[in-house]
Amino acid sequence: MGDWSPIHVERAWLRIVELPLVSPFTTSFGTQTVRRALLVEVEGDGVAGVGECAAGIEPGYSSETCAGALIALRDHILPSLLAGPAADLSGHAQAWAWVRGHNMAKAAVEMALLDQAGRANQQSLSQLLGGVRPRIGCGVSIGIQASLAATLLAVSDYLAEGYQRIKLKCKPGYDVELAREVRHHFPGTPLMLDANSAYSIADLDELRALDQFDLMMIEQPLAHNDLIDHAALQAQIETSICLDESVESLADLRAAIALASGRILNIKAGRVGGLLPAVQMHDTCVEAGWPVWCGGMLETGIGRAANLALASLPGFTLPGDTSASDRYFEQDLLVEPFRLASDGTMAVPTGPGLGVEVDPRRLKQITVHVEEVSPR
Ligand code: NPG
Repeated sequence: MGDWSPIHVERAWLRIVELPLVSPFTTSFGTQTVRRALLVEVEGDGVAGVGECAAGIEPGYSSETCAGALIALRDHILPSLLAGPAADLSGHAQAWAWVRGHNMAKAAVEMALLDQAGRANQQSLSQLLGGVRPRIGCGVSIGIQASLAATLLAVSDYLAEGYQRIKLKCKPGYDVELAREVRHHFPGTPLMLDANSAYSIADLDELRALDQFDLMMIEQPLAHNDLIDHAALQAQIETSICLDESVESLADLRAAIALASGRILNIKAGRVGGLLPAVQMHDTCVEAGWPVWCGGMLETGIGRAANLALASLPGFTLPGDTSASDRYFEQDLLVEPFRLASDGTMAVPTGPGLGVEVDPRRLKQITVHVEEVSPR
């Protein structure tokens, strides 16, 4: 973090925005038609910062929700920050270290502080985190569709746009035929499945049947809090397992590596409590020889900027779910939405902090709630 001057946080606000999705997004845990996102805005010494919380409306992905994160931030995390002295970033993180859980809430305020610090010090988030890549190879995640024909059409459209790998959401009974059809029509395409914890080890035969389709990986096949059965499964299938929900902390990651519960990690700053914890996980994976990639949580452009900065670190060797704004939104909340180049890459923002400019008119239009947080 260098020799930066201490960061003051004098005021903080919580804002909820709602953005309709261009099409419903269905996973094994439910369907979303709108992205409700909680934003954290901080200000101090005349410099502002903004962060986005990854939590959704329902606790289907993890136990966190947008409403729960708002309470954790308003009543516990932000008052601790506002009550404390000016500090550097690790000092700030100490202010909320006493709060158990609420990783996505913590990550949102950390993102806002990093944005503010980057702006104050004229450094991009990518520089700040140790990024090395100016452009990121992007993949796209395709939700469960009404028919196989609809899936094939979606795959072909996204490949035509340039996306470098296809991720298909799957669930028991919607997997082997899906993989067979897509592989048949798109023989050389980098392809993976994501189960969001929909299987148990009793489904071994169904999961083993996927070995024939040359998948890059299967993401989070088993329970969200399991590492033992994942290890048993990995020993009995050829396809590499990528962990997502099961790794929320460095301790989880160390256990997963020791047990060989998988071979790849999806890193989402929200899930692991912030960008700095995400960098630690990246370093641990590099040391263990696990490739990593950057996940997505249907973020608005604010969260997307942070994902691109994270994905610019050297260990992010696989295309992630870092898709363009128009994959999800007719109109994002940025002045300049994120666009995919025809080679399937996106530029990492180079401006100070997150390096993006929020459109104030659009922000007002989509805001459904805003409040200032009082110090304790
Ligand atoms: O591109 O932003 C994106 C979404 C990618 O599939 C995606 N995310 O399980 O990783 C996931 C899934 C997700 C979305 C999880 C929303 C939770 C909420």
